Parts: sequence; structure tokens; C-alpha cells
Amino acid sequence: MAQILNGLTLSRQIKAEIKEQVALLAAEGKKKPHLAAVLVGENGASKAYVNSKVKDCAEVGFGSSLIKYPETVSEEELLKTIAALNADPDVDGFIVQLPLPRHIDQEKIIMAIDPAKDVDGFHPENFGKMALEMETLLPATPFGIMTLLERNNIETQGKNCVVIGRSRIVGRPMSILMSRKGYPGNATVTLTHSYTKDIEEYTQKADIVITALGDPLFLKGDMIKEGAVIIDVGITRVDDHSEKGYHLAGDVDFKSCEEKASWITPVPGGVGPMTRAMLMKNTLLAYEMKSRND
Ligand code: L34
Repeated sequence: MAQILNGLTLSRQIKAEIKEQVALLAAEGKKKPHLAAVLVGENGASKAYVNSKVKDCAEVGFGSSLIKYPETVSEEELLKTIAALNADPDVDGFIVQLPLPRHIDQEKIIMAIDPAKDVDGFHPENFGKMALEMETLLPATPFGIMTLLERNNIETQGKNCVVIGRSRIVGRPMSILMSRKGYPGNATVTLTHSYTKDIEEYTQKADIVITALGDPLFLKGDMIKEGAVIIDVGITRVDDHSEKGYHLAGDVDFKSCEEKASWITPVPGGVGPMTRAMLMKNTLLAYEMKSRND
């Protein structure tokens, strides 16, 4: 039976650590770190995630602002907002919640963000630094997974790590981080995706499987090896007849995998809360990097 990799508990601990650091800043008479979030449209999941990020800010003692636009906002308007956030000395970091409506060029938006305030770690400058093992802001979800592995002392060196999904916010950066030098890292990484043939050939040999594809219950117990570490990044809202009208489903068939795995993340309560904790951490890091340069 697997041990649970509890992201909710660890995220609370990390937020408490951040809160202490913010209290120290306040005691020194310094301004508090400030995170801004830009939310476009009415996507229920996006609204929920951004609202909880704003709540996290209050919890750790950060200032925050939430800038909301309707689905119909123009790219030009959004670029103007980003320019203003880049220029605002009170804003230490900001995010533009994804996905964006189709009439907006996501790449243009990300490119417009000042890399020093890019607390999502999505700008190519930060992505490049990550790949080159330079100090930078790491994308929050992969950073959260690295922290979960680290704080639970899970061995990664020399292990076979299979990442499923090559998105620019999770799968691709995750594959790079696990192959970097140091701990957690030094793994032999295989990045699999929709064109991979016979994916179970890879997952059955993996010591660590990280699923980020958004396909509920994709990974079954017979696809993994005894003792594997299973990290489930998938979080899909599946419609049902409950009061909420949906339930959350990961990419992992928890029941069949939990019997074989050594460690497994739950959904909810696994990677999701860690993503949010790491956003707080990145905001503090952006704040500190700025004060070092002032
Ligand atoms: N720009 N866009 C930008 N940055 C991000 O880092 C994100 N992401 C993803 C979507 N778009 C983004 C998030 O924040 C996904 N994501 C995210 C954040 C938090 C949670 C899940 C995904 C989370 O808190 N999950 C909880 C359950 C939440 C619920 O009940 O719906 C969990 O326990 O998994």
C-alpha cells in the first residue's frame, strides 16, 4: 500500500514558513510583497483557482490585487495592463491566469511580462535559465512537485522518470527539472506524449511517473511497476449529479495504483495546493531578487 504524498499538509507548512518571513520584513519596516493576478472570462475553474490564490496572499501576509476582464477584452487592452503592472513599483510579481480566450495570442501576452515579475516562470528568459540551471523563478506546478519530492526525501538520482504530457507549463519543464543536476534531479527522464507508441512499455519500467495530460483515470495499476512513485497533476472537472454538479478527477486511477505504488499523490490535496504555495514562494523570491538589485 502506498504512502500518501500529502500536498495539502505540506502547502500549509510552506505558507506558514512564508508568513514568518513576511513578519520579519514587517518588523524591519519594509513593504510587504505584492502579487497581482489577471483573470479573463468566466471559466469556473480559473475563477476558483485565482480566488484561492488571492486568499493565499492574505494568509501569508502579502498584498494582492485581482484584475478582472470580460471574455471580450482585446489583446491590446491586456497588453496595456501588463505594461502598467511591469511599471508599478508596488507589484513584485503577477500572473495572467491561463487559458486565455482564443482571440488573444497567449505567446504575445507571456512575452510582454517583465521576467523579473514573472512569478509563473513562463517567460522564455526564465524557461531558458531553468533549462541552463541558472537561478530563476520556476513554474509553480513543477516547482511544487520538486518540493514534494524533496521534503519527503524521495530518491530521484539514477531513477527512471517518465513524464506524460509535454505542455509548456507542466510536462516539458518537469522533464527538464528532473534531468537537471542535483537533488531532486539526476533522473533519467523520458518525456512521453500523444504520439508515444505503447506508453505502458515506458510506464511499467518507471520508478517515478508524473502524469500531466488531463485524461481522467488514464494511468491504471497494471501500467506501473511495484514500488513506483506516482505524481498526478491532472485535475479535470467531471460533470455529475452531485450538488456541485461535478467532481474532480486526476489522471491516475488511484484505487488500482495505490496498491502497487510506494508513494502517490491524491486529487484533490496533492499537486494543486503545492502549485499555489509555490506561487507564494515565487512572489517572495521575486521580491527578494528585486531588493538585492535595488
Ligand atoms: N498562469 N495559469 C497560470 N498559472 C498557473 O499556475 C495556472 N494553473 C493551472 C491553470 N492555469 C494557470 C493553476 O494555478 C492549474 N492551476 C491550479 C491551481 C490550483 C489548484 C489546481 C490547479 C488547486 O488548488 N487544486 C485543489 C482543488 C481545487 C478545487 O477544489 O477545484 C487540489 O486540491 O488539487
